[in-house]
Amino acid sequence: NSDSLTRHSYVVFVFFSPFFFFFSPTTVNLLDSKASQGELGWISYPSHGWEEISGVDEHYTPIRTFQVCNVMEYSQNNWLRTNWIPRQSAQKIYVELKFTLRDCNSIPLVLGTCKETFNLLYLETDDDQGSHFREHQFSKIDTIAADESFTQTDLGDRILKLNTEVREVGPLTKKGFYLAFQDVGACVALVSVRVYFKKCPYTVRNLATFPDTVPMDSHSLVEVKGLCVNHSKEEEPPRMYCSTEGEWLVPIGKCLCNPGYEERSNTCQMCRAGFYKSALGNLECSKCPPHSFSHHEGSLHCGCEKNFFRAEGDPASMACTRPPSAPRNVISSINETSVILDWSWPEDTGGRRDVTFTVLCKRCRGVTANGSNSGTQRCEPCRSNVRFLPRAAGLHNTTVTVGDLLAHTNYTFEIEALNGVSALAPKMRQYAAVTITTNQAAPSPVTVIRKEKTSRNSVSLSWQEPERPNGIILDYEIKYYEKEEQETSYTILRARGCNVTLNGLKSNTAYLLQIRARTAAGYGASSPTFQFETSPDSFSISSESSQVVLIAISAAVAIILLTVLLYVLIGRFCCRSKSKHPDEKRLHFGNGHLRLPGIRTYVDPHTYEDPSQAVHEFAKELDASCIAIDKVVGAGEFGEVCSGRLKLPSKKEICVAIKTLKGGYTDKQRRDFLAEASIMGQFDHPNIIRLEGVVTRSKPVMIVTEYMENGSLDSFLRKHDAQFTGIQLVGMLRGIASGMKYLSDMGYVHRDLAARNILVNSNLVCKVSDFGLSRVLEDDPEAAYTTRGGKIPIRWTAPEAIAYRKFTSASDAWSYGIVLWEVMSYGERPYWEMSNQDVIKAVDEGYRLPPPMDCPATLYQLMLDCWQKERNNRPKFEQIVSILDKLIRNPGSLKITANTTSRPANLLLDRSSSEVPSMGTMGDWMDGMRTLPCKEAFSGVSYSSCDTLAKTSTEDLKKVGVTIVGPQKKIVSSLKALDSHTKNGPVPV
Ligand code: ACK
Repeated sequence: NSDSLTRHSYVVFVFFSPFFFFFSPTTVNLLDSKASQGELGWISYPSHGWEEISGVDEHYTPIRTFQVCNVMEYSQNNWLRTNWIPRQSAQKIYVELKFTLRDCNSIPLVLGTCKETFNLLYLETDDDQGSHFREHQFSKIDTIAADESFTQTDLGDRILKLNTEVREVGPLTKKGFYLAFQDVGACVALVSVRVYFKKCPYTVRNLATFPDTVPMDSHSLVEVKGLCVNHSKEEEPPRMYCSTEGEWLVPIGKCLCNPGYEERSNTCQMCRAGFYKSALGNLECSKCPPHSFSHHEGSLHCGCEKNFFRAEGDPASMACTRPPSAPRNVISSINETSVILDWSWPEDTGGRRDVTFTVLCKRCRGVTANGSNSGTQRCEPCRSNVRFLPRAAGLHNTTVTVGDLLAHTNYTFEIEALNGVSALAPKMRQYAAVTITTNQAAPSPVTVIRKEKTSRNSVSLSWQEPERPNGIILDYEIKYYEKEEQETSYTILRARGCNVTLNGLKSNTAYLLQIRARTAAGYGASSPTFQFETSPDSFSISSESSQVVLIAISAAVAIILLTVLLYVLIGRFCCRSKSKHPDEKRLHFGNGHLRLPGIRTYVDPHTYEDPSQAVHEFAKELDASCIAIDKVVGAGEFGEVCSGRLKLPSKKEICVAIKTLKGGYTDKQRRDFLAEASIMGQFDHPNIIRLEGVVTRSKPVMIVTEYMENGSLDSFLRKHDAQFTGIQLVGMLRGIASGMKYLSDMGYVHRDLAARNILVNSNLVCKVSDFGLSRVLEDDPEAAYTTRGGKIPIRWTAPEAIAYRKFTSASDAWSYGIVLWEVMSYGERPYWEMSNQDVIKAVDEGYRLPPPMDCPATLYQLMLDCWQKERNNRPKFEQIVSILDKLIRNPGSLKITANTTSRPANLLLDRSSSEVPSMGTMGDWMDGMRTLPCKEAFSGVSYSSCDTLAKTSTEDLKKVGVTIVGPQKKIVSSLKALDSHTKNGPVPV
């Protein structure tokens, strides 16, 4: 028996060794029989029952086992009790038993009652009770049966199978416990007994540490709070639940690494040098952005390299930046006492986008207009009332208009580009400077008028000098009329001082009055209308005497009328030979349009019997020795046009243009040639070409004018196609309009206003030129003979002037509209190559030129207004100037363009129909063309579809006979528009 049992033990250890050392990492052993190599010292009762036996495992490590096999005897009750096992923190324990058990059938000659189970029991106590042992104190945990048992092989060998059974016990409450194994007659070998409990182990989750945690015995979870690892902060309190099985469940909340630290293997580690982390979070440290560095570990941000900066509010991830370089290509365009400054963006914005511009205005003495220093330069800040539009600082666009400067004054403007770090590097700031000299300007209006004394027939008035005289005030023009007469008849008076007495007024009558000041630059704007009333009559006429009085009055009126008539005739005569500006000369106008000589109005040199007298009255005779001719720049009707220099005694040498009269001229030609000087000499305005003088006493006869570096406007624009900003173009147009306003105020009708007759100087200032005598237009190659015999530049001329030679400032306004079109199309020929006859016909039928490419809608509207058939509806030049001034003040309005591609393909727009019909079909479109040369060109050609037509090129158009460039361009662009119309849906009209 004992042999068989010994063998039995041996087989057990060899067979089960692979599972022997398996431990779950989340379990804590309270007892492990295999861990003890010496005697376990468990109590066995009765002593012949359970037997402690030594053995070895597969590593030959000695272990202790217990066996009992009293199957040959009856009534077995053998107890084996462990030592006292302290509970520690366990609430629930697990008992793992490994044992072998023989089945009773395999035992021959069984005499007793063979059993195949044994009982597992436990007893809780707070202390070790030593060998004291009472069976009945134990509680049964379970009856343990074998899953396997000895089995017999075919060869008769028995193979022993190891059983493993685990039982849970709990909740335990006392400090310790005993286990007991009760055998009632089985053959059992208890190979090992392990008692353990489960726990959730220490762990780090979401950068929080969670301690070892013993689960509850019940089914509830244990909530455990985590602690943030070093160099981290709680974002949301970290928590986890420990399950009864010792597993961590449901991690909630987390910790984040502090700035300067990043997460590396469940810890927060310092950023390496060259890296930074500025915020709390579990992002990795970032590399230092451009132009910055970090020499130390754990950097929160990177420092900027030398000469690079970080503005307040710049994120740490942004590169370090520096102030921008200076703005470039500053262009100034001066207009009387205002200047438009335009510049380009700096080459280097310093790496930032928040670039703005600031313009500093300085008034400098000792600086010439071209910026060169003539002696010492003294600068002072400009007066506070200088106006900047939109403002002087914080400009986002590269243009500013500076107004209300003093006339004839040198100014220096320093334009600085600033960005967010400019304030941090004052020494690195750079600016571009431009020096200008303002032109002369008309005075500002008189604003304060006072009535000093009133009587029945007179009133005494005084007023204050205009706020900005812009020069010496030569005199004031006082215009007044009866309120009831509504300006149909008015009187004009001139005064040197700031007061006047108006005599000869009607008693008890309301009058309206306006005053305007005049300087060498011309008239300023009129004052607001001032109303005054004369006193009533102090007596009334009796009915009896009324007839006598009436007769007397009639006689007096007749006498006055006769006197006035005489006066007018004498006045006309005097004017031809006397000074133009007699002081306080009174003039009466039958209606608003009639002008009489005597005040500063234009005097037609024709009215002089001796034209050379007119020349010498209005033009200075120059000594030919003062003039040096450099080169020929063009050809005029009477001879060459040269550039040269004029050096007058005690004056600076200046550049001039010299028009010469070629030899072999007739007397009439000489007269006509010099007439231009007689006209030009009467004008003094920054936008009218200035006459320097004439040479008539030696040959060749010459007219000397200021030199305009950029020549005539039409060729200048063609040379610089699409190179100017909208504001620059409007600045030029404003200059032309201002010159024309001056001419119309003077009562001069130009009759040949066209871009070719505008000259441009180096500052882009445009000046009206070409003042041929009585506008015969002999010298204009554009002029054509009309059916009435006159020679007229058809394309530029208003219909009424073509039809019946009605030349007025309103017809000049029409021409101005054409100049506007020429400017906006960079010198395109109006109506392209259409014949004069076709132009007359088309305009008469109501067609008008289409908007040039990219033309602002407001400017196209102005053109259309200038081309009103009814001449009284056309804008006056004063209105044109003010419209353009508004545009300059509000450049944003130039952005809305009158789109050409959205318009129909007709060359000329029909103004009578305000809505342009949409082009639904090919036929509609062809009808829409209605253009004289093109209409013919297309009839006779058949296009199968819009597609074919859209692919039409200029070449194709040439083939069908459209050879002129303008219509070709228009037609091709319209075809493209039509193409997109058919492909993408309707083109907005
Ligand atoms: O376009 P342009 O160069 O400018 O060619 C014509 C030519 O003479 C015949 O008129 C030029 N021209 C006329 N007057 C002047 C002037 N005052 N300054 C410069 N060029 C002038 C004009």
